[in-house]
Amino acid sequence: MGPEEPESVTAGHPALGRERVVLHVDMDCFYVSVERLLNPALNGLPVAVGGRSGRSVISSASYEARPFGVRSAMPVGEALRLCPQLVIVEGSMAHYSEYSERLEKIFERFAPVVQMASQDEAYLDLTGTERLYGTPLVAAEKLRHAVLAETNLPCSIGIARNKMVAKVASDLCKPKGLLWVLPGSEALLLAPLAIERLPGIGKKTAQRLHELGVRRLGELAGFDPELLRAHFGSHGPEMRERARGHAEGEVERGTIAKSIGAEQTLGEDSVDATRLDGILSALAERVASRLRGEGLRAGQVTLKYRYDDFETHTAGRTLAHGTDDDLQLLRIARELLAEKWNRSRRIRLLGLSAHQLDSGDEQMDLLAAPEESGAQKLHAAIDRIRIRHGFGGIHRGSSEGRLS
Ligand code: DCP
Ligand code: CA
Ligand code: CA
Repeated sequence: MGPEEPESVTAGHPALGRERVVLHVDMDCFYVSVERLLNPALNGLPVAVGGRSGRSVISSASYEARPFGVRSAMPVGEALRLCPQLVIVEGSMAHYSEYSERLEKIFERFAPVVQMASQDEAYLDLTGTERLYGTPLVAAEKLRHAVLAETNLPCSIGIARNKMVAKVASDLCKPKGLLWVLPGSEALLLAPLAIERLPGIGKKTAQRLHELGVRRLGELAGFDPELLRAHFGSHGPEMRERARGHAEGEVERGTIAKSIGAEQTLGEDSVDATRLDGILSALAERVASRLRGEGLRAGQVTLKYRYDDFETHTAGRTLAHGTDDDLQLLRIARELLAEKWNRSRRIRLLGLSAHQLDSGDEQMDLLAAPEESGAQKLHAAIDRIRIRHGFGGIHRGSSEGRLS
C-alpha cells in the first residue's frame, strides 16, 4: 500500500473518524442454542430452558416460542399454558460456562478492549481498529462468522458510539441481526421505541412516565427537563439525555466473576435450626456484600450442605430477576435448606453461592421503588462500614459470629 492510501478506511463517511465505536454482541437465546448443539432434534421447535419444579422459571426461550408470549423469567407453568407444545429442557450450567469462555476468547481477537457483560454478551471497543480489522461492519461480519464457524452459535450485533445504544441496537435486530447506528442518528433510532426498551428504565419508572403521558423514547427526549426534574429528581434530566442517545461509560476490560460464594464449617455438627439459620444469614450477608462490591447481581443461587459423614449436596434456584439483596438471598437459602435438609442428620458445613452474575445494567431501574431505596441505602451504609472496619464490623441481628 502506498502513501496515497486514505488516512482511514472510514474516511468515506463524514460522520466517522474520531468517533468512538462500540460493538455489542449478544448470543441469541443462549441457553437454548447451546442445548440445541447438544441435541439437534430441538432445532426448529419451540424450546425453553427451565427447571422441572413448579416454582422454577424459564431462563431462555427459543424464537419459535416467543410468538406465543413465552419469555425469560416467566414461571414454567405459565409458559406451558401459553404454548402447550413447548419443549422444556433442564439446563446444563457447565456447558454454558464452557461456551461462554470460548466466546470470550473469540471476542478478544477482534478488539484490544473487551468487556464481558454477562455470560453471553460483550462490549468491544473498536475505536481506531479500522486498519487492523476493517470498518465496523466488516469487523462485525467477521466476528459473527468466526463465532458461527467455531461454536455454531447464533448471535446479534449492535454498533454505535456508546455502550447503551449499541446494546439497544443488538436487541432490536435479534435474532441473527446486525445493526450499525451511525453517529448522530441515535435519537432517531430510539424515538419510536417504548420507554421500557431503554436500559435503566424499569417497571416503576416506566409506570410513572406513563402517568405523565410519556410512552415513547421520542416523547421523553422532548419532555421539559425541569418538569422531569420535579418528578424524578436528577434522574429525570439524566433519563432524558439517555433517551436522546447520550450515555457515559467506557468499555472496561475484564470479565465478570463466574460465581461468588462463601461457606462455613460449623464448630460442632448441628441439627439446631436456629443456629443453622444464623449461619445462613451471615453467608447471605457476605455474598450479597461481595456482589454489591463488584456491582453484580445473581441470577441463580446455590446452597451447599454437608452432613457429618461428609456426604455433600447442592440445591439451586434460578431467579426471575437478578439480585444483590441480603434478605432475598437469605430467603432463598432458607427455602432450599427447608426443602432439602433431612432434619435427623447433623450438618457439618453450609455454603451459599451466587451464579449467573450480571453487571445489571439491563435490569437496573434508575428509580428503584421507594421501599427498595431504603434497603439500598442501608446496604450502601453497611458496605461502607465494612470497608472501614473489615467484614466482622457489622452484621444483621440474627447473623452468627464472624466468618473466616
Ligand atoms: N438467563 C437466566 N435467567 C434470566 C435471564 C437470562 O438464567 N432471567 C440466562 C439464560 C439466557 C442467558 O442468561 O440464555 C442470556 O440471557 P439473555 O437475556 O441474553 O437472553 P437469551 O440469550 O436467552 O435470549 P436473547 O436472544 O433475547 O438474548
Ligand atoms: Ca442473549
Ligand atoms: Ca445477554
